Amino acid sequence: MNKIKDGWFGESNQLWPGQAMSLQVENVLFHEKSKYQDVLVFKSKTYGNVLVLDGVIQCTERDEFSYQEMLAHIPLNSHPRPRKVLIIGGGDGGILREVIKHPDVERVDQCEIDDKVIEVSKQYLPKMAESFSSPKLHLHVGDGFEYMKAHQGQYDVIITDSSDPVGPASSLFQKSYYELMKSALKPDGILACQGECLWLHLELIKGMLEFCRSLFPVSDYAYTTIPTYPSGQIGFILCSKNPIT
Ligand code: SPM
Repeated sequence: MNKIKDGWFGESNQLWPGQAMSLQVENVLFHEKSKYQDVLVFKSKTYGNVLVLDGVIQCTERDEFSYQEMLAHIPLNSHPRPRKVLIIGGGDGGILREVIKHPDVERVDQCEIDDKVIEVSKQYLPKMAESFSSPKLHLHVGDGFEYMKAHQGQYDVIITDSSDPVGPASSLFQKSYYELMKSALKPDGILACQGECLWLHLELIKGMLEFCRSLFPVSDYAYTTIPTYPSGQIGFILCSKNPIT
């Protein structure tokens, strides 16, 4: 997957037809196909190191905080005492870094399917990956669905940090996945998931909120701005099992 031409990385994709974010490339640091996806890391001229999966920007060192802080701290600060947290995906470690900052968190289970993403993030995105050494972390390399089926009713907060709804991540945007998260949460648990962009995926977001509202007493959409995601905006689906959250 060669998306670099004349020293520029261009992010064209069927999910955002007719538009493409470009970043000027200083040099390619890593490029390999893992068991699941094409993994690219390059050093950009103005956004630091950039992680790209299957041709789509996942994070840059300059603006990643805007996404990771919001996806982690909205659910954690909405829960009265989030002691046990599950992260699905999030192989770059940025969500984990934020979750570990919360003083009430005693244990974090993280389930990431692609160990190559963890490996390259430790090497090329060290500030994002710094909490992989935390004693609170229990890291599992494997499928999030299977993991949650085996860990029912255990979590105060579940955070899904996924790529976009094509290929391996598409099942993470469906009702059956939200039903599974619901059953893996404790009775007053809260979940937060990557929830896509209002400018590009309004129908998907409307459909997701509709099924979420049939499953949870509280469901809503939050968002942040971030220059290196398409249209500069990305959202989060938030659901609570506690009606008075
Ligand atoms: N920890 C950072 C991982 C990022 N996960 C979300 C990536 C989304 C990338 N595409 C955004 C497209 C918005 N429609």
